Amino acid sequence: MNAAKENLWKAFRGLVVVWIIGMAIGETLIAWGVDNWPILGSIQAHITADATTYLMWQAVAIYVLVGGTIVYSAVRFRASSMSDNEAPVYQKRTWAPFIVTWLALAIAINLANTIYPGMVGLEQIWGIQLDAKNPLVIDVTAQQWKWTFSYPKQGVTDVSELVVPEGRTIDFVLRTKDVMHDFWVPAWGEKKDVIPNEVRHLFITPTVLGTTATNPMIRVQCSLICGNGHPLMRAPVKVVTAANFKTWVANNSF
Ligand SMILES: [Cu+2]
Repeated sequence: MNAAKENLWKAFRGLVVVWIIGMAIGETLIAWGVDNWPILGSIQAHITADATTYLMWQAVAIYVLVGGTIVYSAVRFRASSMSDNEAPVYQKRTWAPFIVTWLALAIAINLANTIYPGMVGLEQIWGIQLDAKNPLVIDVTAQQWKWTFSYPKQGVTDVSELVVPEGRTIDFVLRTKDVMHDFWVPAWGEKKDVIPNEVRHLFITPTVLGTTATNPMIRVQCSLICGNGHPLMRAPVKVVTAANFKTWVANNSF
């Protein structure tokens, strides 16, 4: 092995060490973040959180590799570390196998991500929607700057608080009276734009009991800039047991 090649291997080994240390720090932070996830309040939230976690884990590995290579190279190959005769050896080298490997890896990772978590996650989310035999239909009306809810089958009309039973898939039917809005309950993971002259559906299966008063993540929040009142375009939410939902319907229907 000639000196230049040996130097390159040395540098490569150093880079691997930098990568492993960076990964250890980065992935520990990710694990800590995942442990402290605010709330996963629906089946859909678990699916999207799994996808986010997987992609964060992967992003850290790639970020540390790219960032680590830049920092490591700047230090390891700084001008003062080599003689004038030595430097061109590195600068002239076009390492074809490295470029081919990196390109192939980038394509493979992107294709793999399209399949998982992309297509697998969508299949799970759409599966819940298709399997829902008897979803609870709730009409959601957005306008600047408030939300109103109606339960057509239960005879509950135009309430300003969203009350839903735990464990049942809900078909939110989204409409807007004016501009674009976005229906989002942070605890439930998924959200959907509400578009003028369109009727859109968002299927959610809440799994965690709670109210906006006890956990602000359980609230309806517009998440698409819609004017002055946008940040305050919220509505309180109550996730209750099936029995309590029945009682609420009885007290609020006409
Ligand atoms: Cu808004």
